Amino acid sequence: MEIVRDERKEFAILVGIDYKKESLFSFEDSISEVKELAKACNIEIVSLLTQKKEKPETGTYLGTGKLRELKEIIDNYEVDYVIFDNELSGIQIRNLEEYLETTVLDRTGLILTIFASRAKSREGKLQVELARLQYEKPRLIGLGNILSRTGAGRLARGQGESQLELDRRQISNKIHEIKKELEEVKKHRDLQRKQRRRNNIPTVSLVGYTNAGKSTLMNYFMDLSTRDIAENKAFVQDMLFATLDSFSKKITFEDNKSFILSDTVGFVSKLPHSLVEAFKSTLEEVIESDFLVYVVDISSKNYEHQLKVTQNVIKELEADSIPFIVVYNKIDKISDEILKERGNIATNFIDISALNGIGIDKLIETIKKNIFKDEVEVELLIPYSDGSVTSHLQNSRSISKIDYRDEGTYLKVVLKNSELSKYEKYFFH
Ligand SMILES: Nc1nc2c(ncn2[C@@H]2O[C@H](COP(=O)(O)OP(=O)(O)OP(=O)(O)O)[C@@H](O)[C@H]2O)c(=O)[nH]1
Ligand SMILES: [Mg+2]
Repeated sequence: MEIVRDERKEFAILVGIDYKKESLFSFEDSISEVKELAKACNIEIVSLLTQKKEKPETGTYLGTGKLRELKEIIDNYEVDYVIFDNELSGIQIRNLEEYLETTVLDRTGLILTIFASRAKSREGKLQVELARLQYEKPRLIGLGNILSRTGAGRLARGQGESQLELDRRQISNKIHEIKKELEEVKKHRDLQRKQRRRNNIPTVSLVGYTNAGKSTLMNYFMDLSTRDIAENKAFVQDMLFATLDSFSKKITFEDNKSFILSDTVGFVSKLPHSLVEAFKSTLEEVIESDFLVYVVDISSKNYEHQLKVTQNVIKELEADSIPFIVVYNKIDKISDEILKERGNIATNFIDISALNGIGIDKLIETIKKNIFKDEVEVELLIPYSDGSVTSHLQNSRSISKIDYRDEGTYLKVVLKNSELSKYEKYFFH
């Protein structure tokens, strides 16, 4: 077959073994997703080779017959990579590259490549580098040799950087260094979080599968906010892993109540453990949240699986005891019939459209109920001699009514239950 070559594009053969294990996420779904992952790396899949098999071969992943078939396809197509829809062991990669004389990438390698190209902040870059080194370490057996012999493509694992030639001990040292650097960044983050705690501002995080619409929802909330309208919006794109750096903004409602909303990195099936580990500090926003919003793309036929992946990662982060609501997003994209037929896997959910605002009122109500639940609205009468108390409340609390009377300032204000005793003497009866 003649392939029209695009300068920036690279080409690959995709290989997958159908184990028939996951009922919610079929083999075909997994294959389409890995195609999307390749697309995000600017790699086009020109041929697909699949095999039904109980379990892969330890040494070469594929059986001898399939391996020969694959080699023939490679010779015909002249591809840059062979991509496997799974995580391969170091031995498997070495054997496959030796036999196929082509760079072999697995699912994890692809995900890491996307992350590496998208990371912007110093922290993001460090986290990706850490994940990559952790992934490389057990796969380092003599790879430098093979890569130089096969004339590896642009995305040779480790992106052809000198890390590949480093031995494991050096990699361990590097991992140690990066972890130390990340600790420093984390200290700064912790400080910011403590500051927020001191100010009593509750935090909410948007979590969910990649491309579910978290950043779109974040932007919707930013538009609603009556204060701190930022010019910088979250980056929204119809692609996998548009967001890598978590992004937090203070959102203030009309009644003056505020909370911090965080947009976070999206999850994906078979997310490498090393990445979850590496991203833990970014995801600490999630761990320390008062409330979580699980964003699910209801228009995806795999939405149940995607919610499950989200729940699993949340569990891995030990954030599964945080109160949450499931929002089924992109409701504008599906018909009422489909909506009726959906399996009901979440008991507390809201249908929304982050694009046109359907259901957002209900979502706001739910968020408020959960994060401001230990608050109560009271009436106070503060003498003018205690003007500083009045101005403190005016600056920091939600005030629904204010009236300047002869005896002092009358305020209808929201207080935390724990603060009631402090203001008791001003209670208006
Ligand atoms: N029709 C429709 N499209 C939506 C809706 N919400 C988001 N989208 C689209 O879905 C795509 C992904 O949206 P993002 O907000 O970038 O998704 P995300 O969850 O932040 O994705 P990652 O950052 O990759 O994890 C974009 O093309 C959005 O315009 C919605 O309610 N309806
Ligand atoms: Mg995003």
